[in-house]
Amino acid sequence: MIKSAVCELLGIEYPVFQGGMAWISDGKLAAAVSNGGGLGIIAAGNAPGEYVREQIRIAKSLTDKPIGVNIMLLSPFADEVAKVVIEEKADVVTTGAGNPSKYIKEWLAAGIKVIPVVASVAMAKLMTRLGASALIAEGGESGGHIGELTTMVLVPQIVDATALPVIAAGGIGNGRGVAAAFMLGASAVQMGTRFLSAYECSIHPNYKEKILHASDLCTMVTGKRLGHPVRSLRTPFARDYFKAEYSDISDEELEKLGMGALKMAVIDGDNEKGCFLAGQIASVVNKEQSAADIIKEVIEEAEPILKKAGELVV
Ligand code: TUI
Repeated sequence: MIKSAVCELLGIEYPVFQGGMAWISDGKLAAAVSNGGGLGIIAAGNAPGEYVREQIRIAKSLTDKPIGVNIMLLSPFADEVAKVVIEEKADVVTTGAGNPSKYIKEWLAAGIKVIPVVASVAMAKLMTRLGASALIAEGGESGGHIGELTTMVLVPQIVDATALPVIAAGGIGNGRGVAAAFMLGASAVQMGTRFLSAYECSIHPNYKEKILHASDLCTMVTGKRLGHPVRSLRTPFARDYFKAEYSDISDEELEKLGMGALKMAVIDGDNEKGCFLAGQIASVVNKEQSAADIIKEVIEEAEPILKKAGELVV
């Protein structure tokens, strides 16, 4: 058993969050994770408020445990999703890809636990001052939109900069990663890529197959030219996009190239035109399991590692 401040704060059994992955983390996956004792998180991504409302209702019909919603702050629908989470009584809101300052007061007043993703110490300090409930420190090993720093470097600095519990994310996919996160001072972990192999994760079979066969050097980062670096699997789309970034095409044309690519990966499993977001830890994901078994397995792997760590000190 690993108990931490985050379990107490949220009333969950295991200190494991499932990351909010756009187009992927729906009410069904989130409910499976929460029923497995972790925190399931619905991703709003670029979807309208009504989609998020529907997914919260689906999750709540499948579990009585706490459910989170991740709001992607670059979304044109961020303002309406910010209202929906209050109306539908989400237990937890996590935010990503920006600064959620203007929403925090209202969410806290509604009794929602607010847990922003921070990618810098300055952001961690600001969120602490504004009353956040905890912080997610996400390093650049993660899939999707990433910050500059690695998990190894970011987590201990965030832990030292705040009195709030810190959830480590980015590059964590098994018990070793979970144990390491605790050693860095984290009170919980968030995993995204590992949950792509869950039975309850409804991505296209081509996506799952790619994750199950991924190797250590299988991801790359694109999007730096437009200021939104994104980690994905090294596929024909990612290579073409990368080349285009260093060509003389306009920013508008480049932006068009990326449109719809996430959906083409998740829904259509399009091996050529899809953008398959994944973290660097994809290479350790090699079997399909239920979400509950994933949580149990990583915790059971971490326990003896953490116990043995004490023996190093003589
Ligand atoms: O947000 C993510 N991962 C994502 S979002 C996404 S969809 C997307 N759509 C268009 C462009 C880019 C992405 C796919 N994956 N992770 C959380 C995260 N947040 N990583 C980094 C940050 C972050 C970055 C800057 C958080 C705060 C921040 O603050 C900047 C500021 O305004 O001070």
